Amino acid sequence: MIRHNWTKEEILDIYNTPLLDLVYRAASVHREHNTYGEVQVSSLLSIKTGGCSEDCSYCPQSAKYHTDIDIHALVSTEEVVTAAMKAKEGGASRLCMGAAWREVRDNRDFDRILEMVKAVAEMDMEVCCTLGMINESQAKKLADAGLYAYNHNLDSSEDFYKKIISTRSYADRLQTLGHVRKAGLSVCCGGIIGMGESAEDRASMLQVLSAMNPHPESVPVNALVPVKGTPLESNEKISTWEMVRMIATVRIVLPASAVRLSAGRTEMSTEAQALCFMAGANSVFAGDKLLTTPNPAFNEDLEMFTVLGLKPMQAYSKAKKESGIPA
Ligand code: SAM
Ligand code: DTB
Ligand code: SF4
Repeated sequence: MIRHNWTKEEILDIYNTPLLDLVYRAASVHREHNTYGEVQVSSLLSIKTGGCSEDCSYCPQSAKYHTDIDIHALVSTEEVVTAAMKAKEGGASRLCMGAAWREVRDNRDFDRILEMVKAVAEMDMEVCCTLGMINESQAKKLADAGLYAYNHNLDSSEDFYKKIISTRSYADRLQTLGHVRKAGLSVCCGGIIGMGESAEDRASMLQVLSAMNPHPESVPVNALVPVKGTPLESNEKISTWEMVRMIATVRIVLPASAVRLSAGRTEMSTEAQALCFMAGANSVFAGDKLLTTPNPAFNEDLEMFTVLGLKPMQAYSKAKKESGIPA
């Protein structure tokens, strides 16, 4: 039932299925593989903002572009713990800490991050980091500190990747993902739609994700947030239908992964999001800020969950997992 040999053509055919058939099929796959009605809620915190040496065309945090963001060095562990408490109160089971780095270096900042990971893990929350490229020993140190998941996106197809980023390669991305998997961490890997890529590019990225064995445990689907000052500032907003198609296709190809309706939700109506949940989305980023751009506040999402009959998932902590006690 879980396949690792999907072809790009098969995936593209699914993507192009008449919309309601596609949603029906994805919804059926979702109910077969997952606890329908539960939504995994993650909260994001930018622990180091801006000044990044990479040139990702979509990103407001690249030092190459002039954007209006609040640049800051690594925050304190106290700030992280406060944010984690707020996230937990808001119904989040996971805190994801993001840093605008090309890669992690073995220095005092990394030691402080290990301390932050320990502190949040002790709060019985799942901890996720997205810090750019990491090597094998850094992945192991993060795992030992209690990290639950590592986010590292492929963003698009290998071909399209070259058009949006010149400072690193797709192979670099895959290498870090290998280190994350080898360290026993949960893999969070997805992409962005609305950068000017084709449906073929989207299918191609999903082919790469589906060939991974095991599949990534979470797959964020971001709609591009066009930020003034970045090369993609004038890109047109992605249509609801394309978002729904993408979510449904991810659900069918990666049946048991958490599919996260990620950036772009402030531009989506509750009705549009409802279709995405119907089509198999079962995770969101919650809290009024993503990394540098706005996101619906916790209470807005809780209201939406009530309307749709969804409920936030409890943290599935390692201790509970190991002891076999359901979370
Ligand atoms: N620097 C690290 C890296 O690139 O892996 C971690 C942080 S980076 C901001 C995390 C992810 O955010 C990117 O891989 C990209 O998928 C997403 N992202 C960044 N800017 C975005 C935007 N304007 N719209 C949608 N997604 C975006
Ligand atoms: C992911 O796939 N999306 C999140 C998280 N992983 C780190 C980031 C979205 C960033 C959107 C633009 C911003 O707020 O800076
Ligand atoms: Fe840097 Fe990550 Fe933004 Fe790329 S996406 S510019 S690596 S912070």
